[in-house]
Amino acid sequence: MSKFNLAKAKFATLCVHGSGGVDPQTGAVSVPIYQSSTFAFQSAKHGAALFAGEIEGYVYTRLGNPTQAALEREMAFLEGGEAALCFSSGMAAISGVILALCRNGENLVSSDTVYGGTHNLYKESLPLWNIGVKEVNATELKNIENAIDSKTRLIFIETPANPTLSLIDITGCAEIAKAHKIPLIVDNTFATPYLQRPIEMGTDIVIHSATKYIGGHGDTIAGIVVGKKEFIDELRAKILRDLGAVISPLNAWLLLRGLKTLPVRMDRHCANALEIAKFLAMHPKINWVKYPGLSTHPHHELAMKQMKKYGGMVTFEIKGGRNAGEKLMNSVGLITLAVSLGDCDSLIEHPASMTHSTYSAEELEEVGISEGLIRLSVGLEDPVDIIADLKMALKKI
Ligand code: LCS
Repeated sequence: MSKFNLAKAKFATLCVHGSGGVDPQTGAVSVPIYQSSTFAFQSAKHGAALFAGEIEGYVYTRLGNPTQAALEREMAFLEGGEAALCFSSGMAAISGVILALCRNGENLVSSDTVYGGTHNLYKESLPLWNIGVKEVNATELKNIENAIDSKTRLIFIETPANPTLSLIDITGCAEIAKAHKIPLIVDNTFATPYLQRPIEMGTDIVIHSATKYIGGHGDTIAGIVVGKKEFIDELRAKILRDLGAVISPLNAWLLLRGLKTLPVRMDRHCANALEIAKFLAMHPKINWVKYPGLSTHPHHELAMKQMKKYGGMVTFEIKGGRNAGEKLMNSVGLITLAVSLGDCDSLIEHPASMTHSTYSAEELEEVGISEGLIRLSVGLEDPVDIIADLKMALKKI
């Protein structure tokens, strides 16, 4: 790949080659798993220079590792950012970025519909550091604007949101962030860089739970942050070094492998999800279906503006509330009753009692997570079989 300018390559090409291509030393086509905790110095002076930051090189895997570096290079390419940093989980990435930017007495403004773990970080852990969080309905940009005060250090949004699939105007948020000279952080987990490129829309920092579509096979927990090199260097030197939530080389390699097929998988996730959303929308036992690709979705126009396609997640409300939902989830055979998302396998869950049980009853109501709301992560099976499974399970209600 040495004569090919990767910086100008198309997305699918970057997914395959963005990690650096064939290893010039060994000819390895797949990035090797550098399963080594430490790296030998050439001399005492060399070691000291590495520690002093006078030269670049590997020292110790908590601070950097060639397999992690390949993943970071590729994710930075794919998101259109300057640099990236891997973490041991999406939550480590989110908490790491917040702790890097907010101090005692400061606050952040966030969209109110976020992964339940993020909400729990806001409610339970950040207050221990005296970091405040103002969660607002960010589908109305003025709510973000109104929440910002002189102590606000960042804006955090998740779009499409887990689990309601509501969308937030990324460009609009970026303008507000710029006007207040604070960074905008977008959790791009549900969309992936294939479907949505927040940095091109003015976002400063993109975060992923790479556990989901980046890995894509339900076998790895990981997180990734993409942003300006200066910020990423600081994040590595402070948060990763001191808090230590480092990704393992094996997990970094699993994500590199996942990325090679990201566009192919996402195309299929999207096509399957649209078919399933259409099927559910017509079903008499379903109250409503939310899928950003349906014209009935309240933010469909925004979806067309800021997303390439509409993702693999479908959320719906079943008639008969929690009881009917439990019956459905207990009755599916092909679809697996489990949290997480973005896997090859279709997964179904009940946010109010599972992923979003960290929300109080009032909070659930406020963000529109009802007792009958079911979240489906549409997998890569044949859609005919997924629909047959849903049909069979819905018959039992
Ligand atoms: N951001 C989003 C949008 C997520 O959905 C999740 C996890 C995280 C961050 C945290 O990432 P993790 O630490 O798990 O890698 N979402 C999950 C879910 O909906 N079900 O199980 C986990």
